[in-house]
Amino acid sequence: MQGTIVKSTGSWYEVRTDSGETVQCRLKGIFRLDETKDNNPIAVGDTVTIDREENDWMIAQIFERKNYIVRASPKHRGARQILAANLDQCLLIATMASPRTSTGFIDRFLLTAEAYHIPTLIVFNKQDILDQKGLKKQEYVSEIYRKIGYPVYFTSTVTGQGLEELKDLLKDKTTLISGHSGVGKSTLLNKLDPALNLRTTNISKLTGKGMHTTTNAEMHYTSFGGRIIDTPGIREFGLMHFLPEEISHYYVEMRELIPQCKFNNCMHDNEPGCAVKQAYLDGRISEERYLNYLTIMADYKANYKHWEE
Ligand SMILES: Nc1nc2c(ncn2[C@@H]2O[C@H](COP(=O)(O)OP(=O)(O)OP(=O)(O)O)[C@@H](O)[C@H]2O)c(=O)[nH]1
Ligand SMILES: [Mg+2]
Ligand SMILES: [Zn+2]
Repeated sequence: MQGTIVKSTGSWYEVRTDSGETVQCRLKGIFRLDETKDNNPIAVGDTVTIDREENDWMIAQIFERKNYIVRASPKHRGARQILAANLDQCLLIATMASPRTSTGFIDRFLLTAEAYHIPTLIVFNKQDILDQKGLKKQEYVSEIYRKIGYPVYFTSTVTGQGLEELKDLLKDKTTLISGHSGVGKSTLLNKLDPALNLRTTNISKLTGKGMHTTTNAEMHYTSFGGRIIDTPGIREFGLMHFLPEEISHYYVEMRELIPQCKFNNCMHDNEPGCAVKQAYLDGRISEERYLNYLTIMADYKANYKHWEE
């Protein structure tokens, strides 16, 4: 029988069969010997076949992935965790306040999604709590992303702003929902499809941050058509298994300029004849994006040797 992994707890996997039933499955030992650095051999969104063995359903075969997206494993340094597989798109939920999403975080996410060839939409949620100053800042930040081709939308689960439009964007697609804890991922999904009944929590009064209410990625089949994957709030995205000089290739507005740099291993920092830095100096690449790039590079260079071990 064939199905899709909708939830994984580490030892058990929930599989939705093609006939629409949900069954609990275990994994055959053979997969655990996999030599990859992934600490989860099977991820939400994987297509599998399952067999009945005595009293248990066992995952017998996993089909090749169309794509997947990873993060650095929060538990094992140097390991990556496949967050989800076989996606049509990612929806990055950001908020200007409560909690504040930095452009650095957005850039890391976009970079990761580009590296894995998954289109991303950006949604700024909690429109209802923004004052004039917040709205202005949001306009400025959204323009940075619109200019380089990312679609940006605005929502509020309190006023209902943007929710119908969002539903249309998700219809008949498989979408990974991501963003910091507390931005309202689960609340938004509940508004779009109340039958989902996902758990949500107020953000902490003490820290202004989310409480990490959602703890495992889980795929849901929505009543309006399409599948969504609610994920735990992410603090950091880990780009892995790329060379430092490859990073800029996943910065969409840098990509086309790279061939014009004087050195073909240019890191676009202080090298002479750098077309990317020139574009930044001329105002063709946004200051935020460029400075975030330098920070991401510095972090990356400090860590990637470790991953190679
Ligand atoms: N004012 C306002 N609050 C919102 C909005 N959307 C969500 N919230 C609130 O934000 C808090 C966090 O919402 P959740 O849906 O649990 O956030 P999450 O992104 O799923 O968080 P994790 O599961 O921890 O990753 C809750 O108190 C929601 O009621 C919004 O549009 N406006
Ligand atoms: Mg949640
Ligand atoms: Zn350069």
